Amino acid sequence: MQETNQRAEILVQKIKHFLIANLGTILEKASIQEFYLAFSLALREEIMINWTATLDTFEKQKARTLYYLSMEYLPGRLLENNITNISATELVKAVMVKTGRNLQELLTHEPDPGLGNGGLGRLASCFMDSLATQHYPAWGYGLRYQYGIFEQEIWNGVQIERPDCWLLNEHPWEFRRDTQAVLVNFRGNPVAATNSHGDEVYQLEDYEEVRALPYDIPIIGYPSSVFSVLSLRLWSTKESPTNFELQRYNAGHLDQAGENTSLSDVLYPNDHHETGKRIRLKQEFLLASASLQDILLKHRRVYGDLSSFADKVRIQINDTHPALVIPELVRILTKSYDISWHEAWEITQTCCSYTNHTVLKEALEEWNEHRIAHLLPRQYIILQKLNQEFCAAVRKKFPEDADKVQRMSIIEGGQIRMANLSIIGSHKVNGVSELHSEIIKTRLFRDFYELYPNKFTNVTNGVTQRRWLLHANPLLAAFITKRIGDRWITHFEEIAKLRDFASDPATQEEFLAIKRENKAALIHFLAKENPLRNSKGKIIGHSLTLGPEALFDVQIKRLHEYKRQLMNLLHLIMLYRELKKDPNARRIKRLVVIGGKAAPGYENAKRIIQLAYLLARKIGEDQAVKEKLAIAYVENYNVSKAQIIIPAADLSEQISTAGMEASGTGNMKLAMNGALTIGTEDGANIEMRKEVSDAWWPFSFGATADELATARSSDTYKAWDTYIHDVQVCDAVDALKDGSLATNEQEAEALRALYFSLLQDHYTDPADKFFVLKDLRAYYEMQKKVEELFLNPRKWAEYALHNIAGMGKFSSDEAIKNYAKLIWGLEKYPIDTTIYQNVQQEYSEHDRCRIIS
Ligand code: 26W
Repeated sequence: MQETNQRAEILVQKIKHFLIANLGTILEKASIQEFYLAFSLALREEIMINWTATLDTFEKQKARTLYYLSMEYLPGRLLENNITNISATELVKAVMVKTGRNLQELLTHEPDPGLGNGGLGRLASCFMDSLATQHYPAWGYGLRYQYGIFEQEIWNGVQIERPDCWLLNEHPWEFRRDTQAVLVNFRGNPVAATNSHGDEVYQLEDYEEVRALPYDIPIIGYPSSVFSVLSLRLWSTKESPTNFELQRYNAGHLDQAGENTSLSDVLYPNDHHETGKRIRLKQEFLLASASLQDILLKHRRVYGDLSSFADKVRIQINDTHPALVIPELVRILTKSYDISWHEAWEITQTCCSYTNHTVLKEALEEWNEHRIAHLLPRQYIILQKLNQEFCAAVRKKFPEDADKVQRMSIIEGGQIRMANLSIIGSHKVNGVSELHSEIIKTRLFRDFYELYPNKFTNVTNGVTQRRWLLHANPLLAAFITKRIGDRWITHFEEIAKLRDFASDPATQEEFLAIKRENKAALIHFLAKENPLRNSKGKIIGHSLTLGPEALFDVQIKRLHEYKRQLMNLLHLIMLYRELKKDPNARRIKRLVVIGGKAAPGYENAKRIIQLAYLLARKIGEDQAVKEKLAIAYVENYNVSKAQIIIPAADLSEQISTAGMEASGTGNMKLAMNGALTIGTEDGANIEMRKEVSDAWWPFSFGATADELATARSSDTYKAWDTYIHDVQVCDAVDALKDGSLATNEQEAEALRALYFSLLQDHYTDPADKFFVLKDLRAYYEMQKKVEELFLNPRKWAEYALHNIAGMGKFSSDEAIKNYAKLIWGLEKYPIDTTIYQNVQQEYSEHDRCRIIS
């Protein structure tokens, strides 16, 4: 205690120092932003030695290094996580007392960086945490979007998008690296030449040059010994005057003049939908080219030449978005390093690997051939050559199958298929759950699997227990540590030991008490901070909620038809109608919490949000029913809100159409926090069930992926028949058009569109493409079983404890270990002691060199 007190005193001194030295103010007068800055600067100093020593260790020890390329990251707030990860929670509390400041206010002052859409981006951030914690040599690369994912407001049920200006205030956790900027070229005329091997290479003339400036964010590993710090390097085009084309501006072309300055301005808010826009293509190439140049520079600094490049460099392509790294690497090797085409191609395939995150056709990226030819002429020539060679090889191997080449080629029908390119240019391709990896092999990329059976592998996703349990749910974390010790923080397989306590009544009671407390916090949040707005956006109140005794039923994820938020809502209509007839029809109360953003152009997803709102309103107006059932739509769902909602959840809704959710990661976070899953046999749900065991996984329902594949191919599922033969289902669906929910024509129209999506064949799609009505009855019955079990809290707690205990496999630490072993061949490199001491020594010199004594 004494020690904490002393260290806190030193930290306070440092904060005061930064307030004066960097901000020109004193503690007493400092605004929250000033205090936040000074505090972060002080804390940041604590990690700089480790950061410097980590990077130096990787270089000096010539470690094979992973470069993780991702267009998206969702790190969540940094300060709070950094405090947790350097185990400084108690220290910081003491500092707050000494400075008279409020910790919660300090932590929530920081914006939540929304540099991603959903699952893929958050996974990348969990992976960075696990790479750092486990001392793997790695860099993350991405884009520093000025505006992240839009801020969502719900105006009388309608989603409104607002810009997310997360960089409005100075951001103390990023380091601008002016000396490491690189140049990226677009357009121009390629002039042919040959390298010494006789391969054609191209010199670009009259091109457009864009300067990419890196900003580094430290990713702090949790200390198992000395903690490592990795870098997340984000590229920006904002700050470079050369990117602004003054001549075009002067000629009156304002939009063209600023295009390259604003390349990194905005994240594309699409998830599971390919956009095909020019700026997006420029963004993707910006990431690929700038990162690759950086990788090459780093490699040459350490090794002098590229002879060990294929041995030392691993590049992970996070979905196809950074896949242009493939032709770009071939190009640079043949042109700038005079490596033969053949060898360049081998090096590229050895270094690169690709993770697929979705099987939805509309999310598989394709770029128009002309667009690429115009914007990236040299890379286009390489793509053509790669395609010709590949097609020739396929033709030779399968001379009988004429269609095969067409299915597999990189370029077809004027489109460049990024998934095909990624598979061909990688040495490994992985899916993100067992089921998903199977589907990739047997359906989506079947031809490729036949050609390269050894390329395909699985790495099931995971999430970091440090942010999602230790930090988000400190009560439950302490509860666990009290029973099994704290090794689970870095060795999550030890969570299995919790099983021994699952049937212990005192443990069950304590678990329930913690859940209640977390629910109280969520209720507080919903009732005080989750606004209800009228059609002009004016706040007219806050969410209605129920008490902590209610079942907290949670579905939080991006809005998408395949995730079937609509099925959840149809069940709620059924429930509402039952309760309306008889308010005592059910014996438990239920608070349904739904959160998620819809892609701005995804009309049906927006309609589903509106339905949730209209139903919530209807229930809220019903005096009798609202005591039993409430729906809260959480506005602007993001990582920070997830941290409040997840610890309070009893029931986790993972109800996607089987075969369509590649993995899911929210499912893991919720189960880790003691929610029971009501779910389909999809994605990682299947493996979670296996780990928890059938006995403790009571709410699995619905058609399987195979059954649905058969129903599709045989065209046997008729939504209308299901609708017409089930009175209750029919009644619920009719609520979409009988005027009971809508109060004006716009609302009526939105609901009608949903009604038709369920029942009417469209010329491209069959009715109810996502099998909502097919699974609704089974879902409804399963929800009854949920209520039955919930009536017995201690039994429920026993199930919950078994679920937590079964989550060992779903730590991102485990996922990263599997990538390291199966895909990257990566070793751990903890900070070298001598290097650490040297850096420490150099750092402490400054204490002796004050100018004015
Ligand atoms: C080009 C537009 C676009 C943008 C993002 C298409 C596709 C995406 C992502 C691949 C979509 C995504 O986030 N997929 C999710 O990835 C998670 C992490 O692996 C999985 O857990 C989810 O199941 C999957 O939907």
